[in-house]
Amino acid sequence: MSTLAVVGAQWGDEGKGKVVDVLAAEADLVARFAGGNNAGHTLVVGGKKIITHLVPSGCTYPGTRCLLGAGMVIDPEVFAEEIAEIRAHGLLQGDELRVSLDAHVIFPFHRELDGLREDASAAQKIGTTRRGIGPAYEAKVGRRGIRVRDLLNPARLRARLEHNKSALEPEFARLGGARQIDVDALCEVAAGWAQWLRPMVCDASAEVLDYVAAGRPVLFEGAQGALLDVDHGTYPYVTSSSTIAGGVCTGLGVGPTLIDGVWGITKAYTTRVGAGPFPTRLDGEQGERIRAAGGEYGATTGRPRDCGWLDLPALRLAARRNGLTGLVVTKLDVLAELPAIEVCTRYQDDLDPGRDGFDDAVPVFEPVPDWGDPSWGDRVSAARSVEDLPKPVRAYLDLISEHVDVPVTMISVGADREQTIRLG
Ligand code: 2SA
Ligand code: GDP
Ligand code: MG
Repeated sequence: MSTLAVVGAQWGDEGKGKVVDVLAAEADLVARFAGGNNAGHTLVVGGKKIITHLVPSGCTYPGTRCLLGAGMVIDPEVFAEEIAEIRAHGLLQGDELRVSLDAHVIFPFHRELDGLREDASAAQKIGTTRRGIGPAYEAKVGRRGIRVRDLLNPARLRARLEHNKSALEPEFARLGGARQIDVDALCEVAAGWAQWLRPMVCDASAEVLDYVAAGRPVLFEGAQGALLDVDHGTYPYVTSSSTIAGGVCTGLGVGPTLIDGVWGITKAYTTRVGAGPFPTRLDGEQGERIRAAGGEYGATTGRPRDCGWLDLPALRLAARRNGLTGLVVTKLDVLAELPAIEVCTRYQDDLDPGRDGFDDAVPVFEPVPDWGDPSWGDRVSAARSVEDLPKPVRAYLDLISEHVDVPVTMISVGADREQTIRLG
């Protein structure tokens, strides 16, 4: 397979970073197509942890090109810090990084607006990461966004900033922020960003097409998950980008015929951070137990993630809207530690999430038979082939695959790169 998209099949944090890191051993280019530094992708290599936010998760392989696509929103301050941190690990020492000229830029006023809006009304709170993602995408579709290419053109940048100043200052005043957007100061700061970004900028679409034409393997790295997609997720409790596989095309400027396969990543259970429907959420002790076992805290904000059993109707929806060709099940070791588990196989009253939405979804849980052996945690973490897994664990994987109608192509049994079982 020469190109493969890796996307989240739930509400994010499924382990995309780990999976991309494993698969990138065989890729020459890893391209992000959506989102920004709201993402937190964790890579664990030989016990060493790296969390990427903007930099694609191919960054642990010297020489592997890491591309940030037009569909992304980039905060240059965060990007600079992240590059410095990754370089401190001895990585990104060459010219691996490339940034699309058409990616949009997050300015400090986007971050501030995100926070003010979140604090303004409990009823309208989305539970965003407060990184300015929504305001930057809003500027983009409102046709006043500032792109990386605008940073390289001082006159155009100034005009765009003036436009944003007149559009946003009234909202700042309304929200009590009284923020004046200082165009002169921002032009100066942005000139500094332009200087160090200039050697990285490119036509990202051409970059991808060149790799594909040369027969070089390419990975498309998704951020967040299908149920946070702005069109197909639990709207309005979504992020502001196209997180599904379709986003590869719009976010990188390539056609759908270029994508050879799409793998959806799912945890063996479900988590969500932020507001919005989560039918299989477990309150109280049960949810806390999963959170503790799985270390379920936001990789960007540190927020505790809500936890619950695997939601098969939601996963099936994600599989269909992404056209998944493979399913990667992660954190099986965490589930194996629990004494008994359940799975949601359908919603009450035959509610169909695609047609009816998630607001009224009441899960029907079924116990997973023969689960619960104190020795399983260690056994599953140490497994390196499916045969090493206890029989009920294998049966659980079969159940998932049958319900979702997609083959399981990879299993993750621990955070480390080595704790991986390849099936496809
Ligand atoms: P935003 O900031 O505008 O994109 O937030 C809108 C919704 O999208 C959710 N969202 C996320 N959900 C899970 N993980 C994300 N990344 C971080 C992580 C989250 C963190 O890797 O753990 O550290 O808190 C992520 N990014 C956005 C968000 O919670 C809102 O529901
Ligand atoms: P992403 O946003 O999809 O890349 O996922 P995050 O990095 O936000 O969250 C996934 C978390 O689970 C990280 O802390 C990973 O190190 C960890 N992780 C990934 N796969 C596994 C696994 O199979 N088992 C365990 N125990 N942890 C895992
Ligand atoms: Mg994450």
